[in-house]
Amino acid sequence: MIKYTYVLIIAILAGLIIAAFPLYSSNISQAIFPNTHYDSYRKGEHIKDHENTSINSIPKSDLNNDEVDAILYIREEEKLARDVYLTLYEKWNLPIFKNIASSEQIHMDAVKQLIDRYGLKDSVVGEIGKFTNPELQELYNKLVNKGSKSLEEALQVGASIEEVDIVDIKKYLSKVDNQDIQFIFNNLIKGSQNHLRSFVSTMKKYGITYSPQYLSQEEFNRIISIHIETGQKGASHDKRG
Ligand SMILES: [Mn+2]
Repeated sequence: MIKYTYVLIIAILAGLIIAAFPLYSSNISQAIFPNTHYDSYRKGEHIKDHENTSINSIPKSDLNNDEVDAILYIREEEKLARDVYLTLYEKWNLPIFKNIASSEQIHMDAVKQLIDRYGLKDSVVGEIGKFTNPELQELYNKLVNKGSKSLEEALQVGASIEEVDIVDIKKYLSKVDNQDIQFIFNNLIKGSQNHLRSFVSTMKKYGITYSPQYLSQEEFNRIISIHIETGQKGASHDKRG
C-alpha cells in the first residue's frame, strides 16, 4: 500500500512538472523579451518583414555617382550593424543581438541584389569586423569597445546604430531616383525602425531610458509609437496572387 502511494505521488509530480514546463519556459522568454523582436523572430514574422524584397519587377535605370556611393556605403553599413551585434552577442549572450544580426544579414543581401544588378564591385569583405571604408572601420572599433563595457552600453550601441542607419539611408535616399534603390532603402528604414523599437523596449525593461542621439526627439517619438512595420510589397505589378 505504501509502495502504491509512492508510485502515485511520483506519477502526479512527474505529470505536474511536464505540464508546467512549456508554460514556464515560454514565461521566461516572455519575461526576458516582452514584445521585442525576439517574439516576432520566433514566430517567423521577421522573415515575413523582408520576404518581398525582390526588385525583379522594377525596371533598371542609369546609375549616377551618388547612387553608386549610396549602394556601396549602405551595403557596408548594414554589415557594420551585423558584425557589431554578432560581436556583442558573443560578449553578452543576449538573444536580441543574435536575432537582429540575422535580420541585418537579410538587409545586406537586399543591397547585394543592387550590387549584382548593376555589376558593381562589392564593398563587403567576408571577415567579421573588417571594413573597406576606413570611417566604418573606425566606427566599428569604437562601438564594439563601448558595447563591451556593460550590457547597458551594448544596448545603447544597438539603438544608436539603428538611429545612424535611419539618418544615413534617408540622406542617401534624397540623392537617389532609381526606383529599385528607393524600394530597397525604404524597406531597410522600416527594418531599422523595428530594431530601434526592440532595443529601446529591451532597455526599458532594464530600467534604462534611452534618449535619441542622432534623430530628433519628434522623429524618435514617432518611430517608437508605431507598431511593427512590414516590408513594402508594392514592387510586384503581378496581381495573380
Ligand atoms: Mn539594417
